[in-house]
Amino acid sequence: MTAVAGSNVTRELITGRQTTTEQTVATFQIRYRRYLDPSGKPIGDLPEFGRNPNEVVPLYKAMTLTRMFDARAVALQRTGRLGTYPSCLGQEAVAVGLAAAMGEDDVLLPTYREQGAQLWRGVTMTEILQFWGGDERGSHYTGPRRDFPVCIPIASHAVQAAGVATAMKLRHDHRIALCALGDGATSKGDFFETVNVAGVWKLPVVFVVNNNQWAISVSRQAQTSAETLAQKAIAGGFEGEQVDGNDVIAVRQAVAEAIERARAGQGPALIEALTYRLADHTTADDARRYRAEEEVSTQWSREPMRRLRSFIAALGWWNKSDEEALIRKCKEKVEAAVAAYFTVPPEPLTAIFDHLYENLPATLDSQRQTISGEDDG
Ligand SMILES: Cc1ncc(C[n+]2csc(CCOP(=O)(O)OP(=O)(O)O)c2C)c(N)n1
Ligand SMILES: [Mg+2]
Repeated sequence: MTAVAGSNVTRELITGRQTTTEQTVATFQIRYRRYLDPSGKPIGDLPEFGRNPNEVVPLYKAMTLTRMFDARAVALQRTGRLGTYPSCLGQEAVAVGLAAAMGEDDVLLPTYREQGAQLWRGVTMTEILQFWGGDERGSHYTGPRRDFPVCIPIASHAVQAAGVATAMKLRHDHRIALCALGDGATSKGDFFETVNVAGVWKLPVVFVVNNNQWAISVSRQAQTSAETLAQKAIAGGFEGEQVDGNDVIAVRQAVAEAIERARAGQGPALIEALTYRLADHTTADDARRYRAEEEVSTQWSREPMRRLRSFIAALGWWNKSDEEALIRKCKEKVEAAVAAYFTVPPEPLTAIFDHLYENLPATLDSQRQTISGEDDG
């Protein structure tokens, strides 16, 4: 990519020299990357980690756990044991791929659809269920202490990611912030402002746009007439790249390269991962009202898990009994997490006052005391 927005013109304005009446002052290109085709066959050379079963099989295991956890969470909501829940069905490769590319000390700022990344980084399934069950203590992670809570307001965490990355830069601590956000989020002012400041301050931040083609009922086509979402980085003066978001090897490699550059002080990057939301937007939605069944069934043929399974099976890294053992193990883990979630004692009512103010104003303090009396009773 080359993007030299305005530099030649500016120089000529200053020196008073203009060679022609019209000239091209900026050009750019957006790369698209994929290593595995939808049937799991490698296209060309794989990155080094992609040739190592000890690196690739764990990605498959993590994606399987994510999918099984996700299905169980939907079932819990359907039976009244969880609040509204956003399924990540079909998007496991984006979440697991980006998390596998991150360092332990980096900071993840996720939306509500990166369950796979959270699990990879050590957030427990019980914590995720707690959060979606309405208990904010679910965001008090026992694992990645510095990762941010799930961000529900669209794109507001992009601004926070710039803040986190600024702190990292000022401290010279060679960590990066990774902000995952949706296709719809790239239409928000918060996103554009962040892209601008990230570029001009050369912040160590990587944006991963989880382009699942829909923002609730708004399609990608209705969202923007930009040809790619990756090119939105160009306006900020940094690189944008598209990857096949159903190819976990492509996601991990592209994000890893972007992280390496950001960590080395070369500034931000944006990776647009093309995937598809196979489920409803959330358990409160019915996507059949606004998209065709054929679109969804076509997308099932491109989903990320079968492709990876075919790839590892063809290399002899995976077989039927491995698969059965994995399913059994994941089921046990998910059920243990659900059982633990059921036994978490509810928060006291007074908790709603506890993290708002350092010193509670008198009016709220008296309300707190009233509630605290009710709690005791
Ligand atoms: C600031 C703000 N405006 C509106 C909403 C309502 N809302 C919830 S999800 C969503 C769509 C987001 O789409 P996208 O960014 O593509 O993420 P996806 O849900 O597809 O993962 C909207 C508009 C919100 N949560 N926050
Ligand atoms: Mg979307």
